[in-house]
Amino acid sequence: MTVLYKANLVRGAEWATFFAERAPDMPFRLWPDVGDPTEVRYLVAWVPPDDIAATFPNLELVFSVGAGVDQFDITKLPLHVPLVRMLDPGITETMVEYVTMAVLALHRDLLHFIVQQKQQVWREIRITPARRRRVGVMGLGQLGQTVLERLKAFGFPLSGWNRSPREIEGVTCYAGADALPKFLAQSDILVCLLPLTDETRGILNADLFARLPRGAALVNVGRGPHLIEADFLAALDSGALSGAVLDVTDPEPLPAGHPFWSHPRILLTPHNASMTSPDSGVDFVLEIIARHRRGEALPGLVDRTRGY
Ligand code: NDP
Ligand code: OXD
Repeated sequence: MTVLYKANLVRGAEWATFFAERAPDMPFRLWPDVGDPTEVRYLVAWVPPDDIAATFPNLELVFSVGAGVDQFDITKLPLHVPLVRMLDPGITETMVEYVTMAVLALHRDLLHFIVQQKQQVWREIRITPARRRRVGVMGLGQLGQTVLERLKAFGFPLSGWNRSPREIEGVTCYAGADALPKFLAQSDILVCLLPLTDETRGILNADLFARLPRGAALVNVGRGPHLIEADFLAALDSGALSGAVLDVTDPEPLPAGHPFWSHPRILLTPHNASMTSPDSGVDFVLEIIARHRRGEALPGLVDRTRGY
């Protein structure tokens, strides 16, 4: 009944401590120390090992250690092995902090002030009231909804766009591809919190940027491949976009000399917007294992056809 963890090893050591406390009878191993592969029933991974099914023939459940699952090839998992993504309050709280920071940084012209400070320029910029800065969030799932709830406190007019219809008090919600242009036309700051799927890959492209109000700003906390780099850089050059906060890139890490590193209109962070807390992550995994054993529904279960 071994649980095998394959992700950041420093945090893995914390997972091991919490597992030993909360499930002392359940062997917990850190990759690459897999022990007897036939004993591995549960795999918790960020980047999954190759050929999971053949390597671990008695696997019962696979967990993504994060909220996203695009790093898994679900088609390679046997049908009887569910893939479950992390539903962890630690991820949500840290994402709310990050998006709030990014939206406020763009709203309050931080990118300009960083440049001005480097040049020793003391020049004020007129403040735009929050009620005149419209914020739009793409993806109204667990993260997008909570982010919008918390952004309400600042007074931004808020809207959201999603695959299926949503109703969120105080947020104008749009659904489906047909509604995308209307949503974009009123997003002065656009936040991408979509999962990466065949439908959403490359969604942040020239056509989308052209539909935003001129000089809009972008926050990408989804995945790097959501963004078409050449279109994005052209939109920054032309002034269609005024700036961006990017937490995700393609590839990661970003190679030396990549234009994003030094672009004055880009604030870059190393895929660090949010992080699973080992404490609550262990609780979630144990809860799902218990539910699975009882044959109950699994929160966070990835839908194989939708891909998220
Ligand atoms: P959820 O699965 O809870 O939400 C995803 C939302 O996106 C759903 O509401 C879904 O719609 C919507 N969606 C999916 N496909 C489309 C589409 N084609 N068009 C419009 N809407 C669509 O995921 P989370 O909110 O937990 O996480 C979202 C993503 O955030 C993750 O997949 C990951 O990529 C990223 N992430 C990034 C992190 C970082 O550190 N940078 C950390 C954590 C997550 P519907 O309601 O119809 O299903
Ligand atoms: C996640 C991430 O998906 O950190 O949780 O990107």
